[in-house]
Amino acid sequence: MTRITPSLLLLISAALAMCGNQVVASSEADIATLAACSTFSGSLTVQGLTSLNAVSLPALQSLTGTIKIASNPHLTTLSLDNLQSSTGTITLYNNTLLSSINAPQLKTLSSLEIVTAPSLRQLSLANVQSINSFKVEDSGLDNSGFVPWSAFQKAVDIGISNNKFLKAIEIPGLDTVSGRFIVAANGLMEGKGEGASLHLQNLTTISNCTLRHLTDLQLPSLTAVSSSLSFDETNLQLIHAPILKSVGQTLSIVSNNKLNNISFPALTSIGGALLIANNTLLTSVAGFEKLKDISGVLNMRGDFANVSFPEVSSVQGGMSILSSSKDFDCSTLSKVKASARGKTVVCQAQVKSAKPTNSNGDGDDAMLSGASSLMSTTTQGAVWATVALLSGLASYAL
Ligand SMILES: *[C@@H]1O[C@H](CO)[C@@H](O)[C@H](O)[C@H]1NC(C)=O
Ligand SMILES: *[C@@H]1O[C@H](CO)[C@@H](O)[C@H](O)[C@H]1NC(C)=O
Ligand SMILES: *[C@@H]1O[C@H](CO)[C@@H](O)[C@H](O)[C@H]1NC(C)=O
Ligand SMILES: *[C@@H]1O[C@H](CO)[C@@H](O)[C@H](O)[C@H]1NC(C)=O
Ligand SMILES: *[C@@H]1O[C@H](CO)[C@@H](O)[C@H](O)[C@H]1NC(C)=O
Ligand SMILES: CC(=O)N[C@H]1CO[C@H](CO)[C@@H](O)[C@@H]1O
Repeated sequence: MTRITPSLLLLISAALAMCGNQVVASSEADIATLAACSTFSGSLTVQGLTSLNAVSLPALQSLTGTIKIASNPHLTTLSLDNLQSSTGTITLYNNTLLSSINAPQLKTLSSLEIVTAPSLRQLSLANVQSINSFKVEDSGLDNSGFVPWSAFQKAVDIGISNNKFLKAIEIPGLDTVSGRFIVAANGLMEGKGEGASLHLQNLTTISNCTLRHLTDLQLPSLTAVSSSLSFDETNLQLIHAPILKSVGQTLSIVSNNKLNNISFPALTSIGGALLIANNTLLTSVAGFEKLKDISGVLNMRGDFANVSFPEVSSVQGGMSILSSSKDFDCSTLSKVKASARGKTVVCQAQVKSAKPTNSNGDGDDAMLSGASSLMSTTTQGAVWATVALLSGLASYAL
């Protein structure tokens, strides 16, 4: 029988205690104290270590605590070779040379945030199907190798933004996102690129979704948006959600300068506002064939010649439709107008200020961008503030 000496016991228990500690590393040696931990329930912070090249936790199988690695200018590699489960959080901020994150065994991942990792080229999470919070922002990820989200099926929050080399985002197995989903400013090389494509073949339900700077979009399976859905500053010609039935709050389509067709053929209800504004080439809005109820305001600005909502029978929050076109005929919307409640019900053609703009300079512009951020709050008050700002509504009120 092996005799365990008291001093060895002390050593073991000291090592185990480390695995639950709060460790703020001021040198590589501090990180090495965790080398034997198979479970880590404490918090490890590795920040501002200028000579550090690599972080490795070779024995770690289960993370229940937090790991934060930030602002280490020479860090190139993070190795978590045996990590299988992380129910804690991993945050990697501002490690400008970090190029490789190795976690090949990872199956359960709760929260991972990577912000400002311009040298990061590949990160595979090939076995991660479900994630609470996933954010990758300002990374060097491109489409030459594995992208992290290839196996994702369910998520609470996903944010993919400011990844300038990323031209295509495909998450083929993603079925549900129950919190926020933001995809913005990917594939924009110093303002020159057009954006990124987004293909979500299996996505059926989503909560709060913000999509910006897209070049192509596929949402063939989407049936319900429980909160808001917004398309801003995309390069899409077509916004098409073939089987989407309902949007719980606001549907917003603003500043898409190539957009000429909006198609929501199955949509029957919008639980908040419908906002369509500043889409330069959009002259006809006829893609809401089945829309019946709009619980918020129906707010449209543009150079529309034709607008039709054949089935709309209830607009609870009022209506304000302003077109700069002289071909626009408000009498085609008389049924919609009759169904609109609220203090303000307005439809006008030849309103100069409704014309979409391509510049950022003048005062109308500032008001409109302010307005689109107001819209995201989705409160009735803010919506009306928007409407008033946009149109000097009082003067049109009937
Ligand atoms: C990023 O890291 C550098 C050092 O690598 C540091 O000087 C800078 O302040 C950090 N920036 C932020 C926003 O933390
Ligand atoms: C998408 O859903 C279909 C039908 O449920 C399924 O057969 C297919 O495997 C899913 N695709 C992926 C990539 O998970
Ligand atoms: C939806 O997301 C936007 C942008 O991230 C945020 O400002 C807004 O508060 C969210 N709304 C809800 C209801 O969560
Ligand atoms: C708009 O796109 C939908 C879906 O692709 C298509 O069915 C419809 O014909 C298009 N409308 C116009 C006016 O091009
Ligand atoms: C209108 O949209 C264009 C892009 O089409 C954009 O450049 C401009 O800033 C937008 N104006 C406002 C006020 O948002
Ligand atoms: C698709 C459609 O309805 N187009 C009409 C738009 O409005 C112009 C002018 O009123 C008509 O000529 C088009 O037929």
